[in-house]
Amino acid sequence: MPVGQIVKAISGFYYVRTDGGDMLQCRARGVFKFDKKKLTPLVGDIVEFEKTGQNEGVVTSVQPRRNELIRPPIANVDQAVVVCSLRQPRFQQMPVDRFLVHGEREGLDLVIVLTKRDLLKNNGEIERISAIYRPAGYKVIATSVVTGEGMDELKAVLAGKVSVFAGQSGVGKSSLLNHLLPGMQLLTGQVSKKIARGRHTTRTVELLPMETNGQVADTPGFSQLTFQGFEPTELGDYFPEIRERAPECRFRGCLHTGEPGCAVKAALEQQEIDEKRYQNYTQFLAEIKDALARRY
Ligand SMILES: Nc1nc2c(ncn2[C@@H]2O[C@H](COP(=O)(O)OP(=O)(O)O)[C@@H](O)[C@H]2O)c(=O)[nH]1
Ligand SMILES: [Mg+2]
Ligand SMILES: [Zn+2]
Repeated sequence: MPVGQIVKAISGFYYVRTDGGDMLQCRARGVFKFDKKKLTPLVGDIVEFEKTGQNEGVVTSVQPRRNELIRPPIANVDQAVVVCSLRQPRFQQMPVDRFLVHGEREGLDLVIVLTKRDLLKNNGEIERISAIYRPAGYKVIATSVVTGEGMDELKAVLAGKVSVFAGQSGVGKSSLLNHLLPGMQLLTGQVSKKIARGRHTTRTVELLPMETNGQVADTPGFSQLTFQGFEPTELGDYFPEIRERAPECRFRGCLHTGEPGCAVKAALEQQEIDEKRYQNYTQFLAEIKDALARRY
């Protein structure tokens, strides 16, 4: 049976791109299940299909997923691009760390893209942010769609992968995608609030092909990322600079909040770990414990 990929889903129709590059409008047949759980096809799914007409078909099975994001609803993602602006609005670390933790949990490759480089006079802010994230192993790319700076580096990072763009409203996600996908003309910030709101509710996820063989998803952005379902002991795994040092802690299951012989606290005191990153770790830990306490 031929195999394709769902690249868009709208009200019960799945748009399947075939190996040959054709686009078929498909319905799904029957109930798909994995591990006894009912499953709805998602954008990003690799599926088997039958052709029923020139541009029409039926999805007959869904292949097992490598991963599955809930917001945006998309499967088989390789990478999340965490987008934040340097100015307008100015850089905020907390939402970035929140995105990174969720991305790490999903096993995604992660890259931080700083936008609106043209609004800065010097490199001070970029160096400050890079000094926080590069020691944790994250690539930081400063970009501007006005000057084109950083866009080649970003293209290189997106090549051959399925990437989603995460970031708060107004940081420049759609502008980046318009730059990467000329001819797409996604709506950017200039649209009126009213249109933007109306649009948001009808927005669907779509995987867009790039020249470099990669695919990007234009998504409404990740909002309200909570830590529901997290265990306190797993959080450290999602901070690479903590994960790396945790095996040296005296106690297994160390939460790095004052236990004796904690290697993470020691590294923090040596200023090998960024203080704000650690603060956000403890903040997220408190949120996790809080959510658990309210469950009982
Ligand atoms: N100066 C400057 N403005 C930008 C840049 N990228 C985006 N913007 C502006 O920032 C605003 C929000 O951009 P948009 O792409 O809609 O952000 P989104 O909400 O993350 O999709 C718009 O007014 C854009 O014109 C940039 O590189 N430089
Ligand atoms: Mg946008
Ligand atoms: Zn520890």
